[in-house]
Amino acid sequence: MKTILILNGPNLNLLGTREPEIYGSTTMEDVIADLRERFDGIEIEYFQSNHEGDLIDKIHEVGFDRQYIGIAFNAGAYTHTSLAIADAISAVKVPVVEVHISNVHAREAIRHTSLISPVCCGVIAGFGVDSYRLAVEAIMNF
Ligand code: CA2
Repeated sequence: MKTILILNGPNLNLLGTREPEIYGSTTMEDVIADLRERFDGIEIEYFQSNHEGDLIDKIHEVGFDRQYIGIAFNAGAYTHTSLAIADAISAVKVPVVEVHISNVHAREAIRHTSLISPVCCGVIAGFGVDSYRLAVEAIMNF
């Protein structure tokens, strides 16, 4: 079955349990369950890591596999710092959509810069956890 990978970076394992005023109170388990229910013709795979190298390994692992039609990637704070992750995205064939829960452009200046935007096919930010659904819709319409 065709597969979309939902890939989350550092601290996103805390979603729904801390800082609800910024990130809401829905957990990632809820988000994935909702996506699997909505999109039942497609496999929704989920991977989260707090480690830059593990995220890069996962991008390499799925990035040349024709079973995957896209990656919805919330790189967390690595968005603003990681040239290594940008290089990994740029090296693979599978399209990557950059995802953010918050509107990074309405926050601190350091969050206005993304090192991965230039190598992603699009960016979805500011719609709360619904940003993940919007990214999946975008991937399915490629
Ligand atoms: O808005 C987003 O999705 C971010 O990617 C989230 C990152 C932040 O560094 C980016 O600038 C924007 C932070 C993820 C931290 O996630 C938490 C979730 C709940 C509680 C604490 C942290």
